[in-house]
Amino acid sequence: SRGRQEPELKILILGGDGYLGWPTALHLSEGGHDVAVLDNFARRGYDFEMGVDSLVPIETLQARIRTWRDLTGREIACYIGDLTDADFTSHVVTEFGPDTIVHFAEQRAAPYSMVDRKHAVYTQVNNVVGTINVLYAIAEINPDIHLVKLGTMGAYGEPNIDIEEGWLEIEHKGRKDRVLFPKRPGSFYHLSKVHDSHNIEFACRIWGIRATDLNQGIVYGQQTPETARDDRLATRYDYDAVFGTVLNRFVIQSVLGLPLTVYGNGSQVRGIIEIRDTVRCLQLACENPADRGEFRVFNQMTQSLSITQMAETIARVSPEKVTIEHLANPRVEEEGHHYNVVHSGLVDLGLDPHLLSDTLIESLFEITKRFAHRVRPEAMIPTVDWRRSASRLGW
Ligand code: NAD
Ligand code: USQ
Repeated sequence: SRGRQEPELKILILGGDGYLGWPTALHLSEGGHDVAVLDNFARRGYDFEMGVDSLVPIETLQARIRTWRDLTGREIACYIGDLTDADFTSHVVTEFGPDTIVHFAEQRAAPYSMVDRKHAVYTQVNNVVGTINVLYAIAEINPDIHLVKLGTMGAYGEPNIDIEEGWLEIEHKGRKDRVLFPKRPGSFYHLSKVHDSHNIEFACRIWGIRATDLNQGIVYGQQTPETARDDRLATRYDYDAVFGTVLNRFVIQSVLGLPLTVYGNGSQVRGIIEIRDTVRCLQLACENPADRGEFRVFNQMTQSLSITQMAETIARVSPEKVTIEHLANPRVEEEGHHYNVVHSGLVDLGLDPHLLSDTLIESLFEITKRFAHRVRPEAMIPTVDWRRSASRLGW
């Protein structure tokens, strides 16, 4: 693979205990890189707060790392702590001395950020302050470190023009400029990503650091070649109405014989990406760093589908009869909008995407069936309402 031809990198993965951080850590370790993970277990805490758990059981971070070492002989260093603690963040960057920092460590559920004032403030403080601390650590300790930051397609919203990769060439009153693509996101969580992007672009300009902002679409799937090697390496698989993402939820609902919960008329279009492509994109971004001073943006998605198309695909592939239920949309979002996204940057670096296919969905059905007994069906029902300033959390 490309990874083996490149020199080994020291890569620090922030949020390395999460749904995507853990499989990425394994993929980069397998690719020959020297990997460390950092996490404060906030994600495991939200499950306690809501009274739910990952559908697929997950081991402690320490047991995961031990299992990987026993299977492969590869070490993964581990740092437990919070990025909003600047001293801790700087200490880890100094001690591990990374070439690359991959930053997944944020509160990432839109509904969680919309529960009430407290959850909105927590989300933005956690995400924006954590990222500023990372930027300062890079600037002060080693400005050559490449920051690979997870952003989101939802930051763009649904503009009535095509969505470019981060930047937009504009002409206004006869003058031209290249500006950050205007953002119109749909939750306080998605807004935190917009604020992060602006802060990172500013840090690139003033300190000459190098950064890649990955505006990722909705991820689906649960296994990568590395996590599939042992049950103890499994990553989390969320189904609840706060952290469960739409395609994963539809698969789980179909296996349980529950109706697929389409919010509104289902004409909202979203960019999606399969988890194996996520870990490959991260590898490509790390091994092909941005230049000093460059704020590089990729739209990390492989296809666009409406929510109705996602539901119909699951219904067609499912061996059981599946019903589709339209719920009054608990979110405030546009329906029937224009959606055309440029996403060629990662393909140009070598990404060969896995598109949503019957085989892919069938393998997800298998995983889901194995653990279906762990589902609390009531947690499938959305309780967070965008139009109210305070919603109920938990079931
Ligand atoms: P996740 O919640 O499973 O993982 C995030 C991890 O970061 C968790 O383990 C959490 O404990 C940790 N964390 C959070 N705040 C922290 C802090 N202050 N200090 C230390 N650790 C902290 O989320 P995920 O689904 O793996 O998403 C990872 C990243 O990718 C997020 O930034 C998310 O916005 C982005 N993303 C995710 C998706 C998706 O569909 N899952 C899609 C697009 C973008
Ligand atoms: N939706 C349904 N039914 C459901 C769940 C969701 O119709 O049961 C709809 C929502 O209304 C929305 C779309 O599906 O239009 C996506 O919702 P989601 O919960 O799957 O994803 P979202 O809130 O957008 O957030 C997820 C991740 C987040 C990431 C984002 C990428 O949780 O971390 O940033 O996907 S993106 O959507 O590109 O912004």
